[in-house]
Amino acid sequence: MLKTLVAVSAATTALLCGSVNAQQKWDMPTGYPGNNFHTENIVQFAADVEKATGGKLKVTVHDNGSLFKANEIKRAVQGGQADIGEIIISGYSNEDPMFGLDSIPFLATGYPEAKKLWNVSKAATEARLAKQGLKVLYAVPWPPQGIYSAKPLNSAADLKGVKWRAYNPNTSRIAQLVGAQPVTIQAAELTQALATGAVSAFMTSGATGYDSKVWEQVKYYYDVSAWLPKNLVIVSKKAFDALDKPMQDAVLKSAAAAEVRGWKISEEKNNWYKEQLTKNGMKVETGSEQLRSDFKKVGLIIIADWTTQTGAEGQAIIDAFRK
Ligand code: PCA
Repeated sequence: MLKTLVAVSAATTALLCGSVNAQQKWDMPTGYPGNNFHTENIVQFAADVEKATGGKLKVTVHDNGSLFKANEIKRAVQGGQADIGEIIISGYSNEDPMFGLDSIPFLATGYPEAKKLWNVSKAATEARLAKQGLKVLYAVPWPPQGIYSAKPLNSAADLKGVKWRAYNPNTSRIAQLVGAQPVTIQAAELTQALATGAVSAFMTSGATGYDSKVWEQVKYYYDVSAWLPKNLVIVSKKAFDALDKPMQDAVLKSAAAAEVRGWKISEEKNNWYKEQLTKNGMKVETGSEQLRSDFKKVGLIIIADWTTQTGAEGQAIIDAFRK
């Protein structure tokens, strides 16, 4: 009672003094389930923003494609249907090849390399998104990508004709190069696609294998650690610019903390996820020499294409990465 009175009178005073902005609300669609580490990190980010702005900015997280499907979120934030959202940047490499850099097989295969790759490509990525009215708040990698298959694989040839789930243009291209049939399916629909037999092989992290309980249909995981794709949290420049300076600073500070936290959790949970696959009856293996070298060849083709498409700018990024 007393608390309520105090709150009411504080609010009244603030209103009378004209010093209070109405609370602002941001809708934040994401593509992945609530218990996924990216989502948990985002929920913490939203709580940090609310706290740091003294409740003046409330970010409502809509996870697992519930507000917009994962592949619709970028367009929604660009178009102002959502203020802020989470996207997988490599999902958009058809718009601009720069967006596909982090999903080139066997370019950056561990956390330090993925970090270095982001450092050398961040400015180029941000500049492109800025032209689309989008500001990058932070980036967090998925754990390294391995190969899942319902049947055992000794070489890439075993994938001929297999229905292959893709989540971005590079994973479709991989299917093409090994003679599999690519089908684009968002993570939120993966469990169902496996249950109906729409796909039986794919590449993703231990995290998504665990989230989607793929062990019901899929028994093999080849832990080839081919790349670490990143999710980016983006905000519409319009929504961000509408905030006053202290609120902008609060958002940026919460984002910086989320980035550090996200990289750490992703790496820490990587082994745990793979243990869960084993516990649920999957065979987690490193993959035969042949399988690995077949996929490395695929990687070489994809990187050659990428450097052709991105020209001098792309080459400078690869050079900086390899230095
Ligand atoms: N999980 C997401 C993207 C990469 C990953 O590890 C997915 O499979 O859709």
